[in-house]
Amino acid sequence: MSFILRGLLSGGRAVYRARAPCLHYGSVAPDICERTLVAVKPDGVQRRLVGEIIKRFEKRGFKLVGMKLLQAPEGILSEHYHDLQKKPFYPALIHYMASGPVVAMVWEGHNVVKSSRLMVGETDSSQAKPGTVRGDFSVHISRNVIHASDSVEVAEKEIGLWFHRAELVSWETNDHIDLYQV
Ligand code: IDP
Ligand code: MG
Repeated sequence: MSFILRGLLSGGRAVYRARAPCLHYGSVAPDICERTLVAVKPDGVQRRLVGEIIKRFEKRGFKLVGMKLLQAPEGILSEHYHDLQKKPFYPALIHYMASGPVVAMVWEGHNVVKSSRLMVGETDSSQAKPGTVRGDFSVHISRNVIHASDSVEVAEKEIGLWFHRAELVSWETNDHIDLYQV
């Protein structure tokens, strides 16, 4: 088992990064230990899409290692969307994200960051392909149902922002051999 947990100081606040704290199955295979943050946004929770979204990630073969329903604090939202602060839609975005509970999840597996983005679809729902979450359940960019981290580095930061270390669970799936050769 390989745990590399680093406490970083960011803006005077401790941010813990969870890098690949996953179990190894015989050989060292860090690429199957990739993790990403997925969040069902308030519109998705209101529309009772949580189960549908979890089902897609489970069926794909990813492993759920963290999950919680929360009313997102403004501090988390402003840090999460820090890069969009100057955008004209930023105030509406924060208002939307604080309008009801969010279901935040951490999913683990091979190439999970990129695969999740493909499963989620284009940011602008009107461009999202059928079969993606946004392409199936959303018609407008301002209510696009779901968030997924867009790179491994961003995923590490976002997981540290939304989850405490103790909220993430490393566990062994019984179907591992059906999903991976390693
Ligand atoms: P992403 O969620 O696909 O990664 P980002 O560009 O990171 O897309 O934008 C974050 C979120 O900000 C989007 O998911 C969406 O909720 C919101 N957003 C982005 N662009 C617009 C816009 O032009 N109008 C309204 N909301 C937007
Ligand atoms: Mg983004």
